[in-house]
Amino acid sequence: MSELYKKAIEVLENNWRGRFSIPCAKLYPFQWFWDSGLIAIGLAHFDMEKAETEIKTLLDSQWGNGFIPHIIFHSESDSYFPGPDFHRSDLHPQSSKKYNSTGMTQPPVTGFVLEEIYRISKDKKATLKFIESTIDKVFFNHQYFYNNRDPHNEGLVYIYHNWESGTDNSPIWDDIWDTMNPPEYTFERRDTTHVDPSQRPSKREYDHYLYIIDIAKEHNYSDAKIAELSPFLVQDPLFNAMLIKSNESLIYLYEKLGKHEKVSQLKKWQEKSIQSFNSKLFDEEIGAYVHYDLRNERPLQFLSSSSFSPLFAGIPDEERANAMVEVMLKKFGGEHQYLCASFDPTSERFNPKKYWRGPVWINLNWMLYNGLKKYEINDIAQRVKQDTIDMLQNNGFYEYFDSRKEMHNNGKAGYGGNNFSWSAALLIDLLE
Ligand code: 2M8
Repeated sequence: MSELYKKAIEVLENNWRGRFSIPCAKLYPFQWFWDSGLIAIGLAHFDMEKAETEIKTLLDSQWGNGFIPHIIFHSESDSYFPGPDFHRSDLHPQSSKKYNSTGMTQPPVTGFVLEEIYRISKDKKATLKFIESTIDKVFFNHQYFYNNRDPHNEGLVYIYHNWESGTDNSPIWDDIWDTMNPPEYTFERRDTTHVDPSQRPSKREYDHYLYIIDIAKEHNYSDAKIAELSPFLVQDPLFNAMLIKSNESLIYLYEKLGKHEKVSQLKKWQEKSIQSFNSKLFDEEIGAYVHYDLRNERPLQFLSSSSFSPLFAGIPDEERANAMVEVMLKKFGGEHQYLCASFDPTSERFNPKKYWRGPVWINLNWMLYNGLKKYEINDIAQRVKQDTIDMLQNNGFYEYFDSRKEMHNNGKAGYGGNNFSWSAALLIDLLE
């Protein structure tokens, strides 16, 4: 076992909180939806019981309507803002009676995480039993999305907040902020006491984030009201690719379990989703997938690492996949760059140090690696893998990394939080 692998295990062990993992001490002291799923993949390699517990705890937070929240506040903490008192998700009539949480969600990774855990397991029979006890909750979550987040019945679900995207302050959202003029809120930021403020979103960006929550709260988090009124309503290629990838995993696992009743519904969703995804979200001019602003009925024509995430879900055909990779190499893959920046490095909105406005993220790299392998684009897949290992090796288990190679000479090109869980978890999976 290499030193790096051992250190990754240490990071995950330190971030374990008995029934779940935190993404990072102080900065993110609770359980986050998509972090939790991705962390379980790493845990499964050395402690299957913890991996299963992680997922069970996450699914235990599910609401009466199938919704799964983006943060589950298992404890009180004054190191994070906004907490449960701001979110007030209890206003929703079907919210969890057991846990405090937010009233927004995150990319639905759980379906494919169950398949990953099954792939990793050395005791397939026991793991299948665990999957049997949890899979219906994941199906219920997908049903929630298709029934409540797809107003035009297109098979594409919307997100109503940038925090639902996971790519929180991507420059793509700037176009939406331009359509809004929220009040100036008075509040105390906590993130900027843990991390250099130049690597985090601005105060004005936070005003927008809080304002969208206030609109949802005013209507007790009613999905119908949010669809009608939220200034942020976006069909996100990353989010929808996660749903499609998870649908595919649920089909595979239900068939494995010999439970065929849910498979036909999943196949119906899947067919419509893939069809609309390819026709609506692919941008011929850009040569990759883009976000669609449902509130203002317009595509948001920007390249980001989310543009390539459909490879992971097998959405483009081979010809399109290969053409997309050419676009990626041209814009993101020069010899002085690590793959893959989170936003188009040739754009004037690119910022290599700031959160989701340019740095490389390990979760998106992990998806890209697996996506490229799926299409047998093995040389580029290997490059993504090696770049990922090098960045972690040179800097430590940071939250995000500078994509410019020259910045990596002194081991200070890792930004945001350190000892960050999914960076460790997905490295473990890459090294296996
Ligand atoms: C970041 O988001 C949180 C809000 O959810 C924050 O900035 O406070 C994002 O990178 C998100 O994708 C991630 O799940 C979360 C925890 O790691 O941090």
